[in-house]
Formats: sequence, structure tokens, C-alpha cells
Amino acid sequence: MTDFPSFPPGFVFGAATASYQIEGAVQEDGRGPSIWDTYSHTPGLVANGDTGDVACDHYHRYPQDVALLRELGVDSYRFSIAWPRIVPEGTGPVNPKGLDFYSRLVDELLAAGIEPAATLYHWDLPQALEDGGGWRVRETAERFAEYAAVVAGHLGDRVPRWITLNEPWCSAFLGYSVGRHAPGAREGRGALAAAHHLLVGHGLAVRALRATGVREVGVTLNLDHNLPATDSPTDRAAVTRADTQHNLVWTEPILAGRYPATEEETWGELITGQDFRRDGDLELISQPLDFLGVNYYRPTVVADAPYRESDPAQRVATDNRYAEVPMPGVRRTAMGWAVAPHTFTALLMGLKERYGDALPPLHITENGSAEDDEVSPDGAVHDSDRVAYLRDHLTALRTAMDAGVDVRGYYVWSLLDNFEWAFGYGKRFGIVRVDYATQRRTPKDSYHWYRSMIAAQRR
Ligand code: IFM
Repeated sequence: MTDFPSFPPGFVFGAATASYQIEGAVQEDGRGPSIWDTYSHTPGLVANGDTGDVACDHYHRYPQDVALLRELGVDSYRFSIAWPRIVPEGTGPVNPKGLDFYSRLVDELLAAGIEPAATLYHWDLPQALEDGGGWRVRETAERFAEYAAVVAGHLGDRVPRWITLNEPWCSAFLGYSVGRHAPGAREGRGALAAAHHLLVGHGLAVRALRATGVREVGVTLNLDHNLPATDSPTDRAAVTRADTQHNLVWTEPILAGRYPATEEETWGELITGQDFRRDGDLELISQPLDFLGVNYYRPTVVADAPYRESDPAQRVATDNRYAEVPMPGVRRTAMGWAVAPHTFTALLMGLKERYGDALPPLHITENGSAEDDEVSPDGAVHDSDRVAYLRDHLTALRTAMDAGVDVRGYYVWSLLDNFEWAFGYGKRFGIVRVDYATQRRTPKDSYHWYRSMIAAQRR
């Protein structure tokens, strides 16, 4: 078919999920509680009172889900490992049944001809570690590396691609600054310590993974493409602050071994001389990576705004002094997110421009859209908006590659409808519909489209 974007041979097509969003079985086989169990069971924090207790019941239905992946024809499946299944108390005894589950999943994938790609931390921190300070304290980073060593020691011979953290911005700032994610802390600038310890945890985990000899190690960041609301110098300065506080806080230490140059200006004296930073941290954090994972969904338009201590929305980072405004003239997904695929190209080209040869090959580890899907009388889900979203973002990706950005893979988010964090089950990102009452899986039109697109590459 002519309207499929085409990709070079060897380009990896995949689909992604995360443990707490799909597995369920939260009390089975020795799994300990995570911060998301606690958060979702706290009344009023998650829409509709939804929790991940059952989710997509993937823990029991993984063979069926792997069959869906095989039928889809993907090269790779990105999943995450639930730390509290492996080390239920965050430190101390390892739970063999937890390791067994992922071992069976990996074997099932390999038997289906699918390469596993494992994320070590997609937000389900063992609650016991949060009780000891969570990411506010350095010990959590050390426990993370121990857990990474255990998992890679067990699965490293069969899992070629490893991702240390997924979207640490969300863990640090949604989790510890504004409380919209677990653990629900509203500590404003206090989140800077969490951000730093996540970076240290990444560095320690890279070292632990390398020691086991795994093939590829990377980290996944959700990077924003920030645009100014107007051309005014103040709005353009707001973009600089947004870039710093959302992107550079991660990319500068990881890719360039330095802290963002503009942080003094944006965060003031609060960041300097913080005792959570230690000599040698930057070397640890900036160890070479085999790839950088990029999650991209939408652009962000920002305007200058006063800092308001009393407004949690204004405290996302530390002293952000910018506000998000709607992008005019574009469609919005069910999340209210602007659909503007050209900004995906611009984001990737901007990364290349800033980091040049220091930018490792990229994998797009998530991209997709939540839509208000409906089941048609014929039982199908004709999600044409999602098909258009995927087609246009893959085309935008190809444009960036043609312009010289080295991208090796693309994972659609998500294989299944799932627990969308504070939004609960109301937001559906899957290319396969999940009927939560029956756990029935129905591949949507987007699944069939993605399957044909992958097949077209191989002709
Ligand atoms: O569902 C999430 C995922 O867990 C992390 N990246 C963004 C997705 C959509 O919000």
C-alpha cells in the first residue's frame, strides 16, 4: 500500500505496556505493595476510584497477549518489571515467584519470535522504600541498583534491551512536587532531590546492568516540545524555563555530564549547594548509553506566568513561572492533548542539533493517543482518529530520520487499553480494546492498520 511510511531494513517495530497498568494480581505470588497500590486506594486520588488490582489481568492472561503481539507482527515488546514482585520490601529477600513470572513471559515472547525490551522502573516503587523516604533519599537509588542486578542476572541472557527508568520527570515532579502521581507528595521544590536521586539510580543501574553483560542499555525520557504562546521576549523566556525544567534537567546530566546551564536563573539559589549532590555523581549519571528512549505525545505551548506558591499547578517543577496554554487550530485527543505531528520531527531534530554526536541512537519507546472509542454494532472499534495519529507521527518520525536523526525503533503506546494512572480506566490508549468486565480483547482498526504497516515494510 502506498500510504504507509517506509522505514529502513532492521528498523524495530514494537508495542509497549507497563506492569501496574496491565498486570493486576497485586497480592499474588508474594508481590509486595507499591506506592501506586497505596495511592490508588486513597479515596479521591484516581478517577472513579479505579485501582490496578485487576487491570487487564495480564498476569494470568499473558499468553493471550503475546499471541496478539505475534499476530501483530512486532519485532519487539516493551514491558516493565514490577520491582515489588521481585523485592517485595524494596530491600532484602528476593521473591523467586516474581522472577518466574517474567521468565515465563520472556520465554513466551522468544518462542513467538519477539525480542523482549524490559523497563526496570515504570513507577511502581515498593511502598516500604517510600516509607523510608522514597526518591527523596539516596538509599532508594542504591536499592534500585541492587534490584537491577538481580533482574538482569536472571533475565539478561534472554532480554537484549534494557531501560533503567521510564519518564523520571513524572516520578519526580508529578510524584513529589504536585502530588498528581504516587506517592502524592506536594513538596514543590523538594522534588529536586527526587529528580537527582532518580538520576543517580539510573547511573547505578547502568553500572549494574553493564556488569551482567547485557546487550543494550538506555533510559526513557518524556521530552516536551515547548513553543511560545506569542513571539514576546517574556514568552520566549518561558519556553527556556520550560525546556530546562522538563527536558534539560535530564538530558544535560545524562548526555552531557553537566547540570542545565540556566538552572541558576530558573531555580535560583535553591539548587546550588544542595547537599544531595555528591562529587562523582555527574560521571555516574553520564555513562555512555546504547540508546536514548524518547516518549512523545504532544507539543506544549507556554506563556510567561507569575510564580504562585499557593497554586499547586504552578509548582510542577520548582519555580517554573510558565503556564501551558491551548494550541489553537488542532484536534485534541481524549486526554485534551494537541495533535501536531510536525512538532515530533522538530523535537527530534532539536535533540540532534543540541547534542550532535553525543546523542545515542534513539528508540521511540512510546507514542500513541487516547480516544473516545466506541464499539460498533459489528463488534469492531473503528478508531480512525488513532489510525491517523499513528500514521502521521510515523511519517513525522521518518522525516526526522531523513534529516539525519538516527532512530532505530518505534513502540506504539499501548498494546492494550489499561490503567491510565490518575485517570483510571476512562482513558483508552490501546490498539486492542479491553472490556474490563469480561477481560475480552478486541483488536481495533489501529491494530489492523499497524499490522499492515509492519507487513508492508517486509515486502
Ligand atoms: O500511560 C502513560 C505511560 O505509563 C507513560 N507515558 C505516557 C502514557 C500515556 O499517558
